[in-house]
Amino acid sequence: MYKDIIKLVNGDITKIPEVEAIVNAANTSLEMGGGVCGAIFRAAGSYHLAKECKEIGGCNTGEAVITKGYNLPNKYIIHTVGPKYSTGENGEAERLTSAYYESLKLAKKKGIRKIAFPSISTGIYRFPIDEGSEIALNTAIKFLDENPNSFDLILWVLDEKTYIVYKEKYEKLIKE
Ligand code: AR6
Repeated sequence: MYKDIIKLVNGDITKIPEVEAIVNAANTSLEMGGGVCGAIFRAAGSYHLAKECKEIGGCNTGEAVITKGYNLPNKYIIHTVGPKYSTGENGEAERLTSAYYESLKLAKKKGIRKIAFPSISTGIYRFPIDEGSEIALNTAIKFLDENPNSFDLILWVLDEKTYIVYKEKYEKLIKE
């Protein structure tokens, strides 16, 4: 049902001009970190992006905020904070679900119809990729079920190893 909206690609999220917004796997202080966050800050221009992030002041885990895209080929960056994984019994799954859901909610509010996500929390924050990929795709399905016609494209831009795991889930979860 959503195969024409939810898509996966192996690549670099800073090089996706066809979407209006990309999502950053941020930290609660909205500072330039490593991983995809570092790549986004570098590509956007870290001086201006850091300045706007500082003005916003921070973002709680499971929430999302929006900034301009600066030198990126995208108008906006949505910054969301996924959970740091510890035992799996500290609400990690709920907070990861919330990070994706709140990002989509904010994008819809801004009139954004094409958005690209990285795999939130499954890098430095060590969320298990198997469960993390399932949460990512299921949250997009849930959002589209609840908000029909809200997006034209919800794209996951993934490194090669992550892409393989997502692809397997995708075939199971996303119907024609
Ligand atoms: N394009 C797409 N995906 C990428 C890129 C890229 N250019 N670079 C890395 N990834 P991570 P987290 C993948 O660690 O686990 C930062 O310091 C990466 O291979 O970036 O949510 C923040 O400031 C992995 O699959 O995010 C936070 O402090 C995925 O992006 C913390 O790390 C997410 O990995 C957030 O950790």
